[in-house]
Amino acid sequence: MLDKTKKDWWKSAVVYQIYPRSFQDTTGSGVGDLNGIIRRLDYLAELGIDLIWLSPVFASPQVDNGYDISDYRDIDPLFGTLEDMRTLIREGKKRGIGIMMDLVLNHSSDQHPWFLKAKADKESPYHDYYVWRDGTPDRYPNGMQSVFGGPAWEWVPELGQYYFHQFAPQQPDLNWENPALRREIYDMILWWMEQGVEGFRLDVIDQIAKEPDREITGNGPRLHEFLRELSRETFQKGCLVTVGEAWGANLERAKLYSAPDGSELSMVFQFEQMMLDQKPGGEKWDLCPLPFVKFKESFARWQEGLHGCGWNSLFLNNHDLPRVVSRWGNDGEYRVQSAKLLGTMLHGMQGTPYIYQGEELGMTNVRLPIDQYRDVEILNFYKRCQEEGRPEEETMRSIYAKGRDNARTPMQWTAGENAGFTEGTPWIPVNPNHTTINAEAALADPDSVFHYYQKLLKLRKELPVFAHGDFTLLEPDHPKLFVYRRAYEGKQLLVVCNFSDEETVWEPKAEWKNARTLIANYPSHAGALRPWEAMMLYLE
Ligand code: TEU
Repeated sequence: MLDKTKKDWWKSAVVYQIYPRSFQDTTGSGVGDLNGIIRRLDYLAELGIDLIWLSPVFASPQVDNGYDISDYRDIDPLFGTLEDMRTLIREGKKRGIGIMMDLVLNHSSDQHPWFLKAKADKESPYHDYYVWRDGTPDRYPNGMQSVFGGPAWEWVPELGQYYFHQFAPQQPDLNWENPALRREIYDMILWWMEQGVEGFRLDVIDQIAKEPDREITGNGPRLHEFLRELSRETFQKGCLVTVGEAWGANLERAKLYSAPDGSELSMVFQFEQMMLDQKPGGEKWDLCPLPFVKFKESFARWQEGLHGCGWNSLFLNNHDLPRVVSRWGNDGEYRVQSAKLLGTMLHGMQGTPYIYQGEELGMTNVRLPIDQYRDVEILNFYKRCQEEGRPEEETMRSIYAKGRDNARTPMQWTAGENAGFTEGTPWIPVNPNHTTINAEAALADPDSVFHYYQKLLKLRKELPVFAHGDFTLLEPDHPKLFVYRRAYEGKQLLVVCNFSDEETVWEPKAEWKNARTLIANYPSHAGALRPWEAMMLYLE
């Protein structure tokens, strides 16, 4: 177990993300719940994780699966009660697993009492908790569009005003310019700290300092000022880990966010690598092959750039992204090998790794008929494509490749009915491949992706080079191989990954001949690298 009283304890931690509605149902409602997570804590302890990032479980109308919060201090009955939450925190702690809550501070639900009061009365002190502009119903204040499609302004006839929403209309943006709002947020966070949570993930934190009149959404002028105040008033009063979601972060900004003095956050999720397979300036639905050399260059730049002056988060999956084994691996013939390779590539780097539920099983994307998708973003995209008369096939191809529901189908526990996720009707269909890809089978198989991840996590704890070593990219221009070296106090780690379906000839330099193989996804290495072969070598 990690000593979580030590400053920076999270540098050796591994985080596991749970999307509660798809993890484990215990009531037959078809939606996962907190008791389901408690039931599976031993599984997570066996994997070897230190923290759970829990996607939002707060009270919510669930328009955006909980990213629309109507009470920040209560649990949605869908998931359980505050008492269940306290039990989860307690039971987690017993196993060395902390809870990281997912705070959505950029916007609330339109059903939050603050917004109901703000909308009822212009004179209410809550009115200014949100972002309003006077106007007329026939003319939006400007042409800004919301992330989920459609205008970012919603008309309220009773007030003769529009309110601003960067996401769905049911997710009005909070006005961080208002000090009273900020104070309420800080008090709420301090309250969660008292409940014993060990960290926070901050949803779209780079969008809180918006200035709609200047069409600024991300990286607003007051962003880092707000973050420093937030951190000082809350996180710095405890020994917490914090990670901000920042689609707009570049390296320079990441140095501010994750400055070693702890003045802002522990780290951010940046999405530079995740956006490489989309046309520059285009949208995520465009399908482009991954520019592999750029991909490596980007990782290397972040590894080198934050070494000693900041901290990386390491992730390939989350609840908004397609399954990585389908995206950048081979989810057919080489599913197991490529899932292990992707884990090797990522877990050899410096930073705090995040595993998204099911990644440790090599779970894949899904293909559903359109009426079985649930995500507001997918449904809006489909509607728009229909209106624009785009060919159905092309639309579906984008959804299969990039839709957020790929990550949101239920966790595959068993080969049985509904994958052991629920005894009721799952809120979204289970991936039919659960008959072969499931936790029960993985636990029984010593060569499974699960056991490989378990070993990766163990290695990170055993050898300081993982947390502290510097990073050098080797073979930067090689079109198939991702090779890098980490070095720390005379010890060296070599990570070799063949990102392809073909054998590739490559040998490490002579000095590595005596190295120890820490982990590999083929039983033995034979001259050429086999399809999706990956290994870590260690030289003392
Ligand atoms: O995501 C931020 C965000 O910008 C995403 O909507 C992203 O652009 C999209 O998923 C790309 O497909 C966060 C949460 O992670 C997401 O689940 C929420 O829907 C969103 O904020 C609003 O709270």
